[in-house]
Amino acid sequence: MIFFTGKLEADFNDQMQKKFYITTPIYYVNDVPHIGHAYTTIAADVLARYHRLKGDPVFFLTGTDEHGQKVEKAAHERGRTPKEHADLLSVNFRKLWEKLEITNDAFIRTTDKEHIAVVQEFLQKLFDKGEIERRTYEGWYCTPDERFWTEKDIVDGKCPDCGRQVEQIQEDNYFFLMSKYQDRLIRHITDDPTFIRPESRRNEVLGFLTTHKLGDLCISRPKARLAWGIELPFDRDFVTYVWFDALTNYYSATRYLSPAAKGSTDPKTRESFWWPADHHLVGKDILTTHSVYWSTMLMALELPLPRNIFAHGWWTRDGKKMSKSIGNVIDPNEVVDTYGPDAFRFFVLREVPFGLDGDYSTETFVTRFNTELANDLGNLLSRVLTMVSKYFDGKVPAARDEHQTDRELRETACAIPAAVEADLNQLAFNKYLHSVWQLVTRANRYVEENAPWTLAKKNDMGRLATVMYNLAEALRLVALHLYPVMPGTSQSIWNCIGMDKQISASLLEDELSWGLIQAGTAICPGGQLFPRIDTKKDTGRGSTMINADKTKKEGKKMETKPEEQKPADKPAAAGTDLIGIEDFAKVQLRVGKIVQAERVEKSDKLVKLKVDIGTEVRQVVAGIGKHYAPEQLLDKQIVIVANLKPAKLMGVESQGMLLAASSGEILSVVTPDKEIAPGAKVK
Ligand code: ME8
Repeated sequence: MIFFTGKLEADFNDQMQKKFYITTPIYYVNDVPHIGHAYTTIAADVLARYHRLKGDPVFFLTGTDEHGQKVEKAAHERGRTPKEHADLLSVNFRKLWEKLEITNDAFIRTTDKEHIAVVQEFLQKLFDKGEIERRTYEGWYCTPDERFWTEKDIVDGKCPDCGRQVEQIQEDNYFFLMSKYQDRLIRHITDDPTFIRPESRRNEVLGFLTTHKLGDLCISRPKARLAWGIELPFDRDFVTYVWFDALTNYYSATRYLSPAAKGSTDPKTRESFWWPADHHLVGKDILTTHSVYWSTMLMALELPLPRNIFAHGWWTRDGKKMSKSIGNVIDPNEVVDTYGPDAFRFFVLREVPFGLDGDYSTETFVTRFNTELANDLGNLLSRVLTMVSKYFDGKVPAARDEHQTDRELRETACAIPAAVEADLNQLAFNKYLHSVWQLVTRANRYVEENAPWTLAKKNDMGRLATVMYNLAEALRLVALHLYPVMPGTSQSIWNCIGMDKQISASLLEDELSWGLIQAGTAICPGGQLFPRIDTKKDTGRGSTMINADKTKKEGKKMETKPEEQKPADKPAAAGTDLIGIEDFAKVQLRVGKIVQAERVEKSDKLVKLKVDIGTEVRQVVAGIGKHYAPEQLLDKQIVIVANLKPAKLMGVESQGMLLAASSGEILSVVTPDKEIAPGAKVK
C-alpha cells in the first residue's frame, strides 16, 4: 500500500490521467529488421513525440522477442548459443531505431532477468488459482509457428496460418483455461468500441469469437523438445510457450523499465501508474494473439486490459508479398541511408491509411518525395529564405496591416491543432499529414496570390514585409506540427527561420499562437531541404534502386569528381585488355554465407569473416569495415574467390577474397539475387 500526502496524491492522479503508454510488438531476433518492423515503430514514435510535446508523461516501449524454437534453431544452425545469437541480432533493431530517430524510452529483451521473474510470477499465480491445468495433448503441431491445431483447423495436412506441414504429436502439457473467458471477452469488445481498431478488424475478431468455441491455450513445451524458454516455476521439465512469455513484456516492463511515477519510487506504484497501456500497435497477423490470448490472460490475472489494440496492414513490394527467398524485402537501412530518416518516416505514414495494406514501390516513393517534400515544402522554405535575405537583409520583417489573404492563411494555420489532435487520436496518420499539408499548400498559394517579387519591383516594402512575416510564421507552424513525423526536418526549418529553441524541449500549447516569431529575427539559410530525386541519374544502387543525392542534408549536389573516374575503373573497351574464357575459368567463384563477423583489432577497415561455402567454413578478411558494421554482414550471402592463395592482412590469415563493387564513396558487397545453397558456383 502506498501512502501519499494530499498534494502528491493530487499530482499523481493528475499525471495518471494524462499518462501515455504505447508499445510496439517485440520483434523476433531470428530475422533482420524490415519495413514492417520499422512501420509500427515509426507510428509509435510519432504518437510518443506528439504526447511529449503536449507535456504528457510518456512511456514508449519496444524490444526483442528472444525465446522459442525459431531462435533456438537459427542459433544452432550458426553454431551459437541462443543467447549469443539473440545478443547479436537484437543490436540490429537498436541500431535501426537510432537511425530512424526513434525515441523509445526503453528496450525490453525477453531474456532480461526481471522480465523472466514476472513471467514466472504470472505462471505461478495462474497455477495457484487453478487457471492452469496439466493434460495430455494429442493432435497437430506446426513446428515453425510453434502452434497447436485441431483436426478441423488444418488444411490438407498443412498449417492454416503458414501452409507448412503439421506433425501429429502426443505429449503432456499445461493448459491455460482460456475458454472460460470467451463470453466476458465478447462483452468487453462489444461494450468498448475502441478496444480493437480499426473497426473492420474488431468485427473480424468479434465474428470469430461469436461463431467459434474458444479452446484452452497450451502454454508449455516439454524441455526435451525445446530448451530455450522460461522454465515453468511449478514444473522444471517444461518451458513456457513463447507467446505467453512475449505478451507479458507489456506488463513486466512497467515494473522495471518504466520511468518512476512522480512522487514514488515503489515499483508497484510504477506498475499501477503506467498500466494499462494506451495502445498496443501490432500488425494484423498478430491481432488474435493480442486480442484473445493476452486479454484472457489479463482477465485471469485480474489485471486491467489495454485501452486499445490497433492492427495495421501489411506492406507489399511492387504488388508482391515480400519474402527473403524472392529477395524483395525492403531494408529500411538502405532507404534511410539514401534519402534520410524523415523522408522514409513521412512516406510510410502518408502513403497508406494506418490499418490498411500498402504497397511500396520506388516510383510512388519518388513521386511523393519530389512533389510533396521537394516541391511543396522544400521550395516554400527556400523561396521564403531567399526573399527574406534579398529584400530584408536576412531579418524577418514586422507584419503591418492584415488583408483577406493574410487572414485566410492565419485561419488555416489556426485550424490545424484541432485537426491534428483528432486525427492522431484516431491514429489516422495520413489524415494528420493531409491536415498539415493544407497549410503548406495554402502558404504556397499565398505566395502566388501576393507575388512578392512584384511587390519588390513596385517597392511596396510595407506589404512585402507583411507577406514575408506571415510566410515565416506559417513555416514555423508547419514545422511544429510536422515534428512528430519529421523531427530533423522540422528542427532544421526552425533553425533556418531563426528560432533557436529545440522543438523537442518545447510545449505545444506555448507555441501554437499565431505571431510568435519576433520581428528582426535573423534567419539562417541552410542548404536545400529535399533536393529532387533525379531518376535518370539512377546508378542502380541498393535495393532502393534509384540514386538520390546522399549529401542532401548539407544541400549540396552530388557530383562525381574527375579524380574518382580513374581509367582502371572504366570497363575495358572492345579489343583491349580482354581475357579468354580459359583465363576466367581459372578463377573459382563460390557463394558463401557469412556466419560470423568481427572487426580486426586496431583496424577500422578490416573485418574478419567466417564464411560457410558448403564444404567448409573459410576465414576471409575483407576491407569493408568502413561501410559495413559486422552485425550487418551476418547471414549475408556473398561471392568469394575460393582458389586464391591464402594471405595475411594485419597478421590475420585470409583464405579467399570477397567481391564488392565500389564507386566513389559507395561500396556494395556483391550478393546473389536469390538465396542459394552455400558453395554454389558463380560463372
Ligand atoms: O510477430 N508489413 O514478431 P515479428 C507490415 N515476436 N508489417 C509486417 C510485415 C509487413 N510486410 N511483416 C511483418 C512477432 N510485419 C512476435 C511479436 S509481441 C508480444 C510478439 C509485422 O518480428 C508483423 O505484423 O515476426 C508484426 O506486427 C511485426 O512485424 C513483428 O513481427
